[in-house]
Amino acid sequence: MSDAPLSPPAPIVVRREDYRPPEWLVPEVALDFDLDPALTRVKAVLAVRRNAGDGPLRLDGGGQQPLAVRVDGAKAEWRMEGDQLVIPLAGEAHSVETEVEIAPETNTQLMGLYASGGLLCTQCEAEGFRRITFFPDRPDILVRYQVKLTADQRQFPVLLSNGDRVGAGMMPDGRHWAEWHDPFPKPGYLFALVAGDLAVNRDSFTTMSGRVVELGIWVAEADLPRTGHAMAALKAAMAWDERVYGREYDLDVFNIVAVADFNFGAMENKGLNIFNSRYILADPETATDADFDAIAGVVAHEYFHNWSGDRVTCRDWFQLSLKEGFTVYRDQEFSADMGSAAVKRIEDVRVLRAAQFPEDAGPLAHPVRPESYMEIANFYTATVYNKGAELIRMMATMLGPERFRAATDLYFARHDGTAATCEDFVVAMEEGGGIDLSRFRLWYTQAGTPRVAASLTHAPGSGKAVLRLAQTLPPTPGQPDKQPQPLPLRVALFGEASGARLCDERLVVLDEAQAEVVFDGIGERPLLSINRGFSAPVIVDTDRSAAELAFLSAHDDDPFARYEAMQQLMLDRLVATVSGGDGDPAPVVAAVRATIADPTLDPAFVGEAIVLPSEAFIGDQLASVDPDAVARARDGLRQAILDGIGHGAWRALWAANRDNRYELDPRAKGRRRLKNVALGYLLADEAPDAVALAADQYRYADNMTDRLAALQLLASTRGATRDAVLADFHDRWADNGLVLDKWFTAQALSTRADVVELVEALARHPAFTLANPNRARALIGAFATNQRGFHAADGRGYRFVADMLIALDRLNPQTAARLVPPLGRWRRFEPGRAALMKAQLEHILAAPRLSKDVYEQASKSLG
Ligand code: 0A1
Ligand code: ZN
Repeated sequence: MSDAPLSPPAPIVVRREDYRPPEWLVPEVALDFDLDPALTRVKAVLAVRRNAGDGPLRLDGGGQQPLAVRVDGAKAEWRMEGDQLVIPLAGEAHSVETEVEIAPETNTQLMGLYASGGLLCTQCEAEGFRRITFFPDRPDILVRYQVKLTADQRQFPVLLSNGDRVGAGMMPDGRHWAEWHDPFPKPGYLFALVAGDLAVNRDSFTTMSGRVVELGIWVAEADLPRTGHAMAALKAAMAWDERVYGREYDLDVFNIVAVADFNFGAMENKGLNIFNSRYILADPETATDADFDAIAGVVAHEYFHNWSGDRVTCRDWFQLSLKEGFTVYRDQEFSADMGSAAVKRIEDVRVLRAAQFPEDAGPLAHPVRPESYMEIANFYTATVYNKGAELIRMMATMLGPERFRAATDLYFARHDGTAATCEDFVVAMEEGGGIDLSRFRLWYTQAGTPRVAASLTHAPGSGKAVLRLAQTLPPTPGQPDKQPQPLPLRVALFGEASGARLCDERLVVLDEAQAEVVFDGIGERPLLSINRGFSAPVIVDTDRSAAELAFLSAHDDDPFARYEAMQQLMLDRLVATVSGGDGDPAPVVAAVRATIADPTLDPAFVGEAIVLPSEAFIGDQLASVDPDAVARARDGLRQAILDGIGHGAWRALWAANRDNRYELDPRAKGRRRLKNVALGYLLADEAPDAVALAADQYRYADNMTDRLAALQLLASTRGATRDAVLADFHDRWADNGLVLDKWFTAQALSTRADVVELVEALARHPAFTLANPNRARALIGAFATNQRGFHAADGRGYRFVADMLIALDRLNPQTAARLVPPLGRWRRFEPGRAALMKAQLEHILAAPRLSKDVYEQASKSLG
């Protein structure tokens, strides 16, 4: 007899087409929390009103049993159907009271009410509110909240919730209470509470109509000195949203709380944002330039949700990109305005290509507005967020700034206080901006990354150049045939002889499968600059030669296109090498030399332009990836660039970009970036003087950017220097969790041949835990992106990740499910790796008590 567990029934599939308006509305709720980490009692009084149909009231639950149910003050009939509490109601409007007990300290999923580092806090998006109280937990039920919190005064001196605090007081038994009212109706997913011993960084912001808003960033007392950057970013974001979108903040208080245990980046709860502490806490010694930028971006993102998410929310979870795509676009533009717009665009495209293009090309591909899901948490993806932002960007590009602003004004005015759809947004763009987006809607329904073939011909003496464009959209799961989508391509031509721009930039909207675009008055041989600014999220295939790309990498006047020319030049060489073709590095070396030598260029731009494409991105260009061949090709080109430019020149570049004193302005950040890229090239062959230089940079750095850059590079080397700096870093930062995460990640990303063993050992380190999502991601999540260790030919990397994933799933399914996609890419690899990856997906699916989160991702990855 087999003792194999019976497999549970496959989870229910939720479909967009099944959306129905709610039968019951909840105009108001009063919540009463008696808070205690071991056992918290929650009383809820819901005012309910019939909206449609004649069914009973159905309240979602998260596994808890009601202790009491009363309707209009009297004991009432009720039943459980699965996790739902079903209450038959005779009239049109009632008061429904429920009571539950929950145990925050055993909540390892970190959804609902949970304990983190002595605090009690909540995470309710998407479906966590039901784990706190019985409630119609769907985003189109907008409710006014009255919340009373009671807790031990000494353990939890601070009690916060959404909206304004309307009362507070002591109880005779050492407990105290606070009451909060939120005047803005909101869905349950935007509810929040925090209780704990917190210190506050207070400031204020005067809005455009002259109202004073009290701002607070709440953290552990010791972390207060690290909150200044987040506060400055918050105030900048509030001013930016007034200036650029005309959006003013609407409550008298805006609070942010930082917590150490958090599944995502942060959460936009109305008036009480809760953040993963990594997106709040920073000072130069503990945070890198990238951390500072990410903090400003995430603080702005959550703040912008106050309008694009809270005031206008989503009708159902299929509309997630309505708030996320738009808000990512808004935060991208904010960050572009605060620093170098060119570098920000390069970084955003790099993220899109690293995270979203592979998603679109794999088994988990889905449209920006998905059609179905088993677990909605699996759809907080790069497609919904980042591709969604590209859709907004394309509409903004086609409309131009004034018409786009008129359209967003209309959108906010028309849908304020409601739960809206992506279709509502597109209609507002059409009516407010005066444009027909009928075909553009395909971007919301079709998955996959469009490919554009572009070729330019010029008959000498004719004065005419013809650009031929053809688009294709590959099949994706469930979508074998596609229609052409409108692609807004910014195009310009450059003269090879004169080096000048030969025409004004044109916005070509390719909305058919093929098109020809004619340029007149072209007197010399033109070179093509296309998809400037990455105006459309597509892959462009051109027939431009190495010489042409090198020319554009030195002359194109669009910084993104210039960067792109250099990257394409490198990529073509790398792909040629892997495929056994002409991988002559000479044109790349020459182009890198010219870029470094150009004094007009911003160092931050140079740093981005001369970085080699990642191994993962090189692999994405190949039909069947052999990670060893990719690594060899990239190492070879890196070495050729080091040798071609020369150790001395690289060292001079490193020295020229060194500053004596740390500053955080964009120029200083750019210089650090370029200096550390130079250090990376210097370490290509692990020459002893380069290792010594990196060790010195590590030792004498006055900031984390330089220290970590050196540590990361040394982590890939062998020898005593590496071991010494890693030990030093560990001892120096052993009591700072966020910095220790960097120590784990630096090692997880090492290119050393023995990285799998090193990472397996780190998983047994006393500071390693799967219970903290940041720590789990720092080691396991980072390792799963390591193209060498994860893809070790014997399959040990895959096995390690799969085993950790299964263990993590018992604690925290949402975080575990995010480890599936790297294994899900098996079809893209050579047969040996593909079989090993597939075997681990099967191993995961065979694990007992698998969550539906992991089940959905793993089964779709095999399917
Ligand atoms: N809405 C938040 C982050 C977030 C992501 C995933 C969630 O559940 C699966 C919940 C919240 C943001 O965009 O900042
Ligand atoms: Zn968001």
